Amino acid sequence: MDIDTARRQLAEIGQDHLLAFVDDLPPEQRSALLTQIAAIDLPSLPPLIERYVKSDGHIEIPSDLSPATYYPRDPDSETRSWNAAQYEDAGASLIASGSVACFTVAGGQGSRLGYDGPKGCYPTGCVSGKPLFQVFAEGILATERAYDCELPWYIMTSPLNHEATVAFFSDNEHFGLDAERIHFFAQGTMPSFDKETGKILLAEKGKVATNPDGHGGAFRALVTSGALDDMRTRGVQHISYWQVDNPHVRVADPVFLGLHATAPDSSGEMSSKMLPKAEAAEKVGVFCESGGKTVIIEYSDMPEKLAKETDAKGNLRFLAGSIAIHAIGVAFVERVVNGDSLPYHRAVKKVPHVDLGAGERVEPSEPNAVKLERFIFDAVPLAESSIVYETDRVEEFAPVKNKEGVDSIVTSKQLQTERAARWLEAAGVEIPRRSDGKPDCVIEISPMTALSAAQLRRRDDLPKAIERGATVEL
Ligand code: UD2
Repeated sequence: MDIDTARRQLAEIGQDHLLAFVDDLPPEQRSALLTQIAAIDLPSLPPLIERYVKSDGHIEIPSDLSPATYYPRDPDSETRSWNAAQYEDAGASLIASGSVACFTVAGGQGSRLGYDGPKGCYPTGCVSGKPLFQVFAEGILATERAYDCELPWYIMTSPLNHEATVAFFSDNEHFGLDAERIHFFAQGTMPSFDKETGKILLAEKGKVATNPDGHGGAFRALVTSGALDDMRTRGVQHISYWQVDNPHVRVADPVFLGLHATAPDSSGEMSSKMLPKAEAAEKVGVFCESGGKTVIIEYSDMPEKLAKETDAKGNLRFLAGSIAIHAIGVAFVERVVNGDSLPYHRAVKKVPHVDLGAGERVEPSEPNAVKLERFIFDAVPLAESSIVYETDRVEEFAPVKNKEGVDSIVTSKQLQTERAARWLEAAGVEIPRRSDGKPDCVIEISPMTALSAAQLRRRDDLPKAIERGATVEL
């Protein structure tokens, strides 16, 4: 894009201040700025600014909202009985035949964790200190061995952490995986806007301030990066999706994939795992139904009154919390991208920028900017029929999100030990427990040792007991 075209197009949408300092820039910076501007879908911005920046982008909560139904974890449950073995077989066949790919979204900025690097590099193993990426890599390797199959892995980064992520894998020899089967791609970005004026901020005199476009950007990025074509070439039909922050995820769960692909009430387009919420205020999206479709209402949008509603037994009525684990059909990704219908969500944040008058950098002390993001789970109601499957908190959700408190490395490590203790006890190994029932030891089970309690039970090299106070890595 040449400078006159850029100036004209920007002026048409009231954003030509982005070129305020262009005459001061050395040629390379000037051309980098023009390239950056050319990559922005300028005509799409004015309505977005009106809706999400100048007003609060309020999300209308449907009036017919009811709790979503789900497949209970216990297949013999009174509420709904179903044939888990049948779905496990179906899912196992999909995995074994190479029809499944793994997909991790790892483009977030991880600012809450206060970690200065890609979150997947964060040391998480409660004994080994293994980084999250290694835990997933070992899960994939162990699954490939268990099913004698290939499980390609797609990792979505952002322009902010792409290079560091790729370098981390190559420095660690891809944790034993075949590098040819790992596909990294960066998600898209959106400009960051001044919260009062709707003007796009300049991060530097020659650089537009941008932010990753949310994990909902994954749909488009899968297509534009060529990842979706790569999946098709490999014969992949379904994607096992998870977030980078959860070391307890099952990278390819046969029961879940079987339900997603073959249950009569699933269109095989987008399915989800759920956990009963720990409390009304837990920070997870909530599975609901509206207009005959499954929808996920993010915790921040869920009216408090509804979130707190209880049934006759005193249980939360809107109980099903989303832990951001999905199965997604490859064909569905294309449908969503071509429809391009995911909404944006606004987040008001502090964004450092260049002051247009003095040209000096401003480090705001208060949130000054609006970032726009798309959420992957807004695609759920676009599926013809989407199923939800209940899982267990200790088994599958030990996220590392915050520096301390809930969902921190401390709680994640406790959950890792608790899960390991449960699996060992189920295999007949004695575990020392304190009076409050918590294990009085620290245990980490590598995915290479076992991917589930059932797999661990089949091993013949387990200790008889774990000593009180011991730190054990199996
Ligand atoms: C997410 C869900 C929440 C619940 C919870 C479970 C959202 C908005 N909310 O909350 O409902 O399911 O997870 O753990 O997702 N990411 C990208 N690119 C981006 C932004 C995020 O790849 O532009 C990734 C990020 O690296 C992380 C994941 O998405 O793996 C979650 O993002 P988050 O930390 O913003 O979401 P969180 O934990 O508040």
